Amino acid sequence: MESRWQRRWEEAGIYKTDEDPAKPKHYALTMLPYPSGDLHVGHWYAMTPSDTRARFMRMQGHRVFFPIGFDAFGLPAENAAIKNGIHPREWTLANVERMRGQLRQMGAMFDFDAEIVTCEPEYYEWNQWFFVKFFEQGLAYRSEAPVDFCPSCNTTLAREQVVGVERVCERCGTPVIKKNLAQWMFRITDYADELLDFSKIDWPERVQTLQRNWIGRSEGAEVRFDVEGYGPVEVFTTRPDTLFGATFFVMSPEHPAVEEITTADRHGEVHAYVERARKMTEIDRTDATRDKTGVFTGAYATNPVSGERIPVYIADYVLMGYGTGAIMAVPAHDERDFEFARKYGIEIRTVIAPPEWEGGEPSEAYSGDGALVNSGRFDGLPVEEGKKGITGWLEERGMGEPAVSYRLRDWLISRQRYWGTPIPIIYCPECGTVPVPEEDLPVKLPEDAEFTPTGESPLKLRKDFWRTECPRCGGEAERETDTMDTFMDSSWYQYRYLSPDYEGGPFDPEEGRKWLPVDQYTGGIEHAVMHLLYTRFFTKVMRDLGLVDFDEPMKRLFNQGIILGPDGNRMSKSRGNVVNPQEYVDLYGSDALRSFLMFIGPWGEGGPWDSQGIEGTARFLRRALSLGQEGEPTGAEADPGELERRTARVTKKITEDLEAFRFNTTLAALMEHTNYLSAIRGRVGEERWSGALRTYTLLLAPFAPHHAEELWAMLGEEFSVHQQWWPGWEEEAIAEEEITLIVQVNGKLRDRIEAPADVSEETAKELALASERVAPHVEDKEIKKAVYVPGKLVNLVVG
Ligand code: ANZ
Ligand code: ZN
Repeated sequence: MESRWQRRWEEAGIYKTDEDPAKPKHYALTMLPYPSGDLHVGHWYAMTPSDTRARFMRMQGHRVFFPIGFDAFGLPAENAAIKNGIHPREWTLANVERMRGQLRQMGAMFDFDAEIVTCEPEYYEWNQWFFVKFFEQGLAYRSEAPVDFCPSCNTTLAREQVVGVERVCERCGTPVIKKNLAQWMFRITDYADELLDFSKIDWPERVQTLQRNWIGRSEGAEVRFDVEGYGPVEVFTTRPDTLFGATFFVMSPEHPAVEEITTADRHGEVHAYVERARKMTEIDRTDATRDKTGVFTGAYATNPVSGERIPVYIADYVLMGYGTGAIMAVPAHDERDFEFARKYGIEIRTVIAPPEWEGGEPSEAYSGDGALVNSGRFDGLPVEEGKKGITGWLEERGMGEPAVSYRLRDWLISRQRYWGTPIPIIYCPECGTVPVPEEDLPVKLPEDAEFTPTGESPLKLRKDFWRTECPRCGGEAERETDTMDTFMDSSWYQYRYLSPDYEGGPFDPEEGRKWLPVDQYTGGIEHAVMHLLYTRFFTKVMRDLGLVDFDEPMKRLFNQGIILGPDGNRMSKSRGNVVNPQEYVDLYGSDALRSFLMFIGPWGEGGPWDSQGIEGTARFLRRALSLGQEGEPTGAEADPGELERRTARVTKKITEDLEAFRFNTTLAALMEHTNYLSAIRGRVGEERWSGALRTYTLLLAPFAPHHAEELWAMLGEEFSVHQQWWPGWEEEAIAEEEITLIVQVNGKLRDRIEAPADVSEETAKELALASERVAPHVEDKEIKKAVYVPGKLVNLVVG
């Protein structure tokens, strides 16, 4: 039945995108899937509720654009090539083909005409075009940066391929190390402040918090300390008010000044410590529970406010990648500095007075508010004033200024892998770094290459690839052999969907005006600080390039939860709890799987897989279909007189719940309504019955599109149910019928109260007792009896 309708839909083209300009637009987007082989339950869980929502919007009168494609570059294809000797392209395209078929089986309203496959030159040409634009704007630059490297696979890894707190290679479990390589970076940090502004988007609070923390904006000051025999070294501090308490100075072991300032007698020890620190992961280095270690360099710095001479240490808890890579250490007010000072016998001087402070060495670091002490002319100022005062004082003397620091780093996009977009840069001995001219794009990825990882880009082995002419001087030159991070592909794919064959730019601006920006995005929260941050960055750059006239790529975002294995754990091959959706599609059909996944619990929370649950959902769908055939009522108690009111009520509930992504409660209401209809069938007139069934079928359509279509045909309605308007309801029809109850106390009339027509005896008595007019007559008295005459009166007998 399902495949029959799928064929019919395709023949009739009912899911081709509606272009009617009279309708309001709705761009619904589900995250670009990676073609790993087969669709898994996670894909179904992400996509089918999104499809239901998109169908709902369409039935409500929007023209809806709901595209799908494949995120086709990346490491797994290359690893499969290494392991099985299949070309990454072959492997990828075979998977794409298989998944296309499975996506069609899903019965979703995807517009397959808009499909993109990111490993095709028609797509990645525009990655290269963007790269060149970024380069021209100074937003792409090359720098030597440490990257994660797997010493066993002999290759760098993408960040998501470094797993766990132990930071091991996802493929072989070897701990990754850092390696210094010249890498291309995108200047996302230029947009840090703007990325902190969420006022123009309706995104989950959780994603905002994750992005805010990832960007990690800190306000403070940069302060210059003079290091004897070297010159000024800058620190970043969030607490300039504590400057008088800086009793030592710490540099990161990687700090470029370390070599020069270290005195001859300290050289051996310092060198050994630097070597040890280099091998440690950032996670370990920032682990607050680890014992603080460090080494004295033999050098001294001058505290700019007190003129005091303080020792310079190196310690691994100071990172090169944050602030300036050097700190002023204030042990009385910073926990890490406190531990360090205790261990190495350095003075701990209180400069912010804790409550009831009596002087003397503190027993722990105090980070709260208070007045400045031991701080010369600044004594007595509260913390905030102290920050301003000391920063101002430094500024006047050219020894510091207010500063902001971010945890966010520039986005490293070079990869030493084959299966990705070649970076369109040429190195010329005469002209230097030259971008490939637009008319020479795309720089095509050569078809055959050696994939076995050597730690260097496989394209380095292809002389015919990298040997080229300089586009400026025509002299002999070399191409960049690294490829791009695949997050590049997904940063702007929503634009390419609009016109996948367009040759005049990344997307056709006319289509852009019709559809942009994305109205509703759905996908997993695991992308919060990568994809979802990158695509916001990209859109802002596109705005600055004049390509779009808005600031945010997706107005609204909803994060679905994770569907767990039957045992309540995350599905994984090693646990053996992976659910294969195909098995259930074959057994129960797509509609049952879709509906079950939506019924399982709130979509934002996910939940464990339950095979019995899907059996129940399948039964519900069978019952739904049977409503279109002759049959006997089920025998369950039900009032046929309620038909119109119940229909209106369920319509309202489903409408409101779908608006808010509450699929589970929607389905529960639909199931209850199905049971009611089954119980009253044959007990109401033909006209009332078919009207109610018509509405019912429309409500079912976004959830179980095949069953709804089948039922629609059974009702003799015209194809297709998916091109109908969503049903409405009348508020009056929903209003409960009410009756007036008389309330007596000892037989005397005391009040008249309103109650639902079907009020129970118990509720009627409670309502009577709750009446304000009745209260004075029953206060402090014992209620001996309460008599209820159904639909008429309550008589309270008190003594
Ligand atoms: C003196 C001070 C006194 C500090 C005090 C804190 C408390 P957030 O808030 O996370 O931005 N710091 C600066 N650069 C660092 C680096 N590269 N590695 C490790 N620590 C670094 O942290 C800013 C604070 O972290 C800075 O303010 C500095 O210590 C430290 F009572 O300076 B503070
Ligand atoms: Zn590895």
